[in-house]
Amino acid sequence: MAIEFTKYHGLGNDFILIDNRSSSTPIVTPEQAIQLCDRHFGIGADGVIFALPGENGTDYTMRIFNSDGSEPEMCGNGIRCLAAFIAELEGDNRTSDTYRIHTLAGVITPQLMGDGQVKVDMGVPRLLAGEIPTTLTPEAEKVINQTLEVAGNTWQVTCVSMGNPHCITFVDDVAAISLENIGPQFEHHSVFPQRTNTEFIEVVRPDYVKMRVWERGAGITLACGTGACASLVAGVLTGKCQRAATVELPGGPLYIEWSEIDQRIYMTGPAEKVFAGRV
Ligand code: ZDP
Repeated sequence: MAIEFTKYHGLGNDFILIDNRSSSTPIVTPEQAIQLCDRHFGIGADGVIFALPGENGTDYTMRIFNSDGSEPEMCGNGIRCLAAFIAELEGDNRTSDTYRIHTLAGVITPQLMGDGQVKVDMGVPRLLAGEIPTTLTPEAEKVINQTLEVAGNTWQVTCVSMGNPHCITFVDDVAAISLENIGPQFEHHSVFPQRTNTEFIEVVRPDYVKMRVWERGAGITLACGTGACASLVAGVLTGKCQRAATVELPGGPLYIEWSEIDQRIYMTGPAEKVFAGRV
């Protein structure tokens, strides 16, 4: 069976977008997603994203498979790409610049800003250990500057859920981190029962940080939207960051704001179409 797809990226975090509006079941299996994401034997991507019919009164539903076939709850760069993809699909029938998207992390609301940027209401971060989930502290406690032994070193970690789990560590020099060695040991550490995404953050200024990420189920990627949001929250919780900051990723900058008014996170960044095809 031929499958039409469109390739998008958000700061080099790249996805295969599938028009799945005529069925509420993804038309690609997790096994096929692994093949499609392969950079040598497939299209190449960090994940496959499906635009499905809306549920519970939303406009659309987003589902995503990581390049290892696992299914995360949310995807920050991916939902910007999804918004741009939906606008393309709707074409002249488009009536709004804002979409309410049902995800496994709740309703997320991207807004097309008209200049190629997409601003996303990412919802309220979850901070309790039981919500991450992690066993680093008792379930009803936050995980801020906790000690964790990984790869023969002691790290101070802060954990945040943006629907998906993130473990954040502040370091003096992100370039010096051996991500490919350390990342997998965080991802599979026994204190993270659902595994974890891992972010290393260098605070340049309270409103400007550098980030490198090891993603659960995808490994090293050029950017991670949920990770940038989680990192800003961790920066605020540890007194290192202001509530609004630029997060510089290997693929470029994201602007993140944790609103004092509604406690929600707003993420602004690009979504770009690369090409369309059929497999
Ligand atoms: O939580 C996970 O398993 C992530 N790999 C999901 C993808 C996150 C993403 N990189 C982002 O931008 O939030 C798409």
